[in-house]
Amino acid sequence: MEIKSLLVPQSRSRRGFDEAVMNTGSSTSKDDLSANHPPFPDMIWIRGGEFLMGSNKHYPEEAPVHRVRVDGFWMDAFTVTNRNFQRFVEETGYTTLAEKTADPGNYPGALPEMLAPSSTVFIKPSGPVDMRNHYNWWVYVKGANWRHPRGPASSIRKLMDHPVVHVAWEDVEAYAAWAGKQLPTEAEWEFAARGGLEGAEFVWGDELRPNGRHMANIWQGEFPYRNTKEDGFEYTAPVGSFPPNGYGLYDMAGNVWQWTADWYQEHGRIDSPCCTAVNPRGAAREDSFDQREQGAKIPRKVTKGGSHLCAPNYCRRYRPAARMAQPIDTSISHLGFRCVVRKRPDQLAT
Ligand SMILES: [Ca+2]
Ligand SMILES: [Cu+2]
Repeated sequence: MEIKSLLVPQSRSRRGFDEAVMNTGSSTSKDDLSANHPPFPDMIWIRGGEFLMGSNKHYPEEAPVHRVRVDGFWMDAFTVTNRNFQRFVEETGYTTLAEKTADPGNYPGALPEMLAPSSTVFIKPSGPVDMRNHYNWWVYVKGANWRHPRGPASSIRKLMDHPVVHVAWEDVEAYAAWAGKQLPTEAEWEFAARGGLEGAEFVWGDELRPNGRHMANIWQGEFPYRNTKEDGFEYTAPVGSFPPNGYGLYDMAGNVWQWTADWYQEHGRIDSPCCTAVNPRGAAREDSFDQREQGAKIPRKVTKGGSHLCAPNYCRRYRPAARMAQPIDTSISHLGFRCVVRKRPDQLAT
């Protein structure tokens, strides 16, 4: 892990946070003090509590609904932008996974061209395609990375306030360490996304488009070949382009998928679903592998939120219960992240 030496977590101390928790000498509750003293700009205090996680009404991986409790934490109001990520890279000289040649030892049998620096980009087919084969729209593009999100000829010059994409798990971990933050667990992410609405379909309520209003950057039209852009955006949107949820968090549905710290497992494998799980941490690393995968076994993290590519005709994952398993070496044009800060990060170290 050569990245560790590049990290400068000390340079951005959590001083603001420490002052907030130490300054308890008033009648205000600790939570209120916390809320008033975010450790970094644009972070929101999520008070924590109990909620119903998952859904029984959609994809099997979201079931069963189960009761979960999370402690309070701060969460970024926005997903990390290209501007944020560029600052990290400028200060540390960090190189993302997609910008490096892959180690053939990790990918036995891979063709040499597959090891060249590259990333996965959504390329819209010109007409209807076989929906069972996602390579009809996901293309491994040499030279695609966070600076060139749609391929080597593209740039982020006009996308500085868009979410950073093409960041693999090690990249988001490195960013979080540099920023003095952590990655949310799936339970924290879903609790926050629900914005206080118990069991609602969407992060804003039960209707996809209340009063005809577009509440998130998703796909209108027939995926993957016809995007009518009725919400104003064909690809990513600048962060905060749609209304925030009940907690003041933006883009907790659509725009880009978001990494969480949890190793993936089926909700169905949760121990004792009768009882409230407190700050659950997902699976063990060894249990997160895709059992159907024949080649290299890459452990998988849970990603949440859906993206600008989620379409009612294909993938209705623009909901807080929705989840996907993403191998940690995945970098792709619709996956980004946001961070949290916990009161006691040591207790929930990623
Ligand atoms: Ca859209
Ligand atoms: Cu989707």
